[in-house]
Amino acid sequence: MTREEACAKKQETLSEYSHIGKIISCELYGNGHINDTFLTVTENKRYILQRINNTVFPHPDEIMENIAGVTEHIRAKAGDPKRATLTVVKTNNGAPFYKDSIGSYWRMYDFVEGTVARDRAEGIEDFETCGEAFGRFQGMLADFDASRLHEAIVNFHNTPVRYENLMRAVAADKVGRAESVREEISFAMAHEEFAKTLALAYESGDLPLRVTHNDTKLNNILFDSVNKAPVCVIDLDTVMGGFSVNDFGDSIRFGANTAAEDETDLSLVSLDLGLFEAYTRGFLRGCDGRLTEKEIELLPVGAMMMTFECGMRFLTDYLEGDVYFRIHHEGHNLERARNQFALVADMEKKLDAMKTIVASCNK
Ligand code: ADP
Ligand code: GN1
Ligand code: MG
Repeated sequence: MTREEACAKKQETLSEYSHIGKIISCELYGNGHINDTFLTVTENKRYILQRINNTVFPHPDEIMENIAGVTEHIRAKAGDPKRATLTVVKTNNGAPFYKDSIGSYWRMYDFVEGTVARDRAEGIEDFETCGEAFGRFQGMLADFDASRLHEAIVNFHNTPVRYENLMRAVAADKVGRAESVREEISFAMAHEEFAKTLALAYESGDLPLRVTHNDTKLNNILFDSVNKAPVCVIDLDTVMGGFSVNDFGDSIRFGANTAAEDETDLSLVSLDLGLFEAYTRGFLRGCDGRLTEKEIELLPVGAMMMTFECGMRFLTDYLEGDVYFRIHHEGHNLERARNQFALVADMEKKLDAMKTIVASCNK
């Protein structure tokens, strides 16, 4: 089923939310790669309607249980309960999601008013506040019982498993693309040992498992549209046990790249050390002393790991025929993979500089 076919049940779904009033418009919205997101406007209020991607999330009901637990926990601590976290809008029957007649799961949130999502930071200070926001987010969940959370996607940030998946996709070569990406496959293979670094640190007890966000892209923060401060961390589908250094790393991957994630001119792709430093400062402040020295030491590895892993995931999806990430044109996933691998190569050159920065921010 194509996405368009799956979204055909939007009207049917809206009728299950008729208590919100007459719908004026309901149009595709935002830059997410996973769910189908619709800005839904009534005479009085705005809402976000989402079709949960059930190729990616095999148990949407479990995801909604996770989100209920996490948002309640955050709301209880928050100053502004309406804007500090997502608010699920129930169906006419009081359910947290609707399963439509062709099996897709839909959910609705209040639109967090007076906020905007952005794909790029507006400078160093702005990016520092993002680090603080994601650091604080982790802090708010530090006392959340991780055993209450379902594993949203098994092995989500298990980089060695992502490596194996890539090798399997190469061997299967389902859509006959492997020959054309030999260079990218070789790049991945040259990093097989690196891929194990954090898994080994976990096994040896150097890296604790925490409740983490696991998808810390800049556009998963909503910012106040007037004063630009982070208001709310969204996209809570992947909140589960994970490594703090991966939450740090995924933000660096996306936000400290001098180019967009899918820029095809690879000469524009590099790690901005100024942005790296700002984010590190903010993140450490947001974590407020919770990170161990070993975690802090591994922050640069987290940045490289998330970039490498994301590159492998894009490449795997390209080899499997673009079944996971939303693409906007043919070859989009390959462009993204090349971009991420170019960033890994630049990070490798800057690893010592990153370590020096982390050490100086940790004083
Ligand atoms: P995806 O998993 O596809 O990335 P997200 O949950 O991140 O889906 O939503 C996509 C985009 O929709 C976000 O980047 C943001 O712009 C917007 N968005 C999502 N939820 C809300 C909300 N409650 N209020 C305002 N904007 C939202
Ligand atoms: C996806 O959902 P979104 O667009 O915020 C993906 C992340 C990737 C990211 C790459 C559930 O994030 O893991 O890092 O794309 N989310 C999921 O841009 O797979
Ligand atoms: Mg998102």
